[in-house]
Amino acid sequence: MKPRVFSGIRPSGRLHIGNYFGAIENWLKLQDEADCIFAVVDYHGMTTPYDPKEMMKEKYEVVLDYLAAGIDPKKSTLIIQSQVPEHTELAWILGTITPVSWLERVPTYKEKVALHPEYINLGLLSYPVLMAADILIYKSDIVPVGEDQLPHIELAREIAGRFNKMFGKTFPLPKEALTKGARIMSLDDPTKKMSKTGGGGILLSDTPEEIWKKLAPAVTDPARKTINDPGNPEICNIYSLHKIMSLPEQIKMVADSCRHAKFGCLECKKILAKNIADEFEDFRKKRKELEKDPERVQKILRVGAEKARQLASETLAEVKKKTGLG
Ligand code: AQP
Repeated sequence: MKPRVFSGIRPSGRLHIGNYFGAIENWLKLQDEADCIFAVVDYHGMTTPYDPKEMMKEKYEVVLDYLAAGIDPKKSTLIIQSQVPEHTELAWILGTITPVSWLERVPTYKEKVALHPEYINLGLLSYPVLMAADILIYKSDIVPVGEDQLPHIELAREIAGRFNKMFGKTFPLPKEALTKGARIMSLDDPTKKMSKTGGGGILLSDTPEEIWKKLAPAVTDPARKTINDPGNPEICNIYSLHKIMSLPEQIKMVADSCRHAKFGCLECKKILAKNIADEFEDFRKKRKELEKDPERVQKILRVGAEKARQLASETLAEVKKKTGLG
């Protein structure tokens, strides 16, 4: 049997290169060797401030991004989380065996509380329980995510382990799959991760002009004040992106040119901008095509929800039986 894979992204905006190199790159690899379910996790999107009208639009945008990036509905199942209600039903059951202290220590909870002190809600605290349910409802073995999600995967494992101990072996203990670009930093503030809501990101759908507009003012080595100062590529966010996006000889050349002040940061960024624009040229074309065919996209989601509900209802029936509900 093929391993089962689950992963999802919040519909909080179009996808950026952090989402791509942190998660989607692995989704594309895994869809050839595993049984994959990829979701737009709209219930998770409700835990931070959002606009309902925007959310409707964003869900669709994220699905377009998935498809244009190469997620193939013939190989993978694509769903909108709220169209498979078994996720939330299982989340309630898992919530009853999850100590609150496990949730309070989750770093992303603390970060979101600091970011939106006016929006601290139960959903935000129990986010990792719903994420555990998203993963476990399909008995997933592998969860391809960016590095920031590791504490959530660890919790999903702990919750699965606790359930198995209390009610008998039911769930595999899911493992994360990380890419080499597991954490891409913000262009505006390289101490923070690139994010949909926090900004500092290049979108997969950005045109070459838009990419350049964002890259030109991006933060580099702060100690390098003029073109004649030698820079330190190891502390430069642009160099980190070169390491992911550029050819080995280009990476060597930009590092050398920076260290020996052979060129300025703008020249270095121009090479990167071109590489990003080229990498996502097909994406942009494919996305434009998909935008013209909303019915096709709706059909993919309908078929995905049906298939996912079939699998999810089997797990839920088993769980209900074991926990005295069935
Ligand atoms: N900067 C990043 N570098 C590497 N991976 C990243 N991911 C997100 N940002 C980076 C990975 O993308 C997947 C989707 O994440 P999400 O939308 O569910 O939540 P997020 O991690 O909070 O993503 P954003 O873009 O930062 O959204 P907002 O602004 O809404 O919070 C995950 O696998 C994540 O690791």
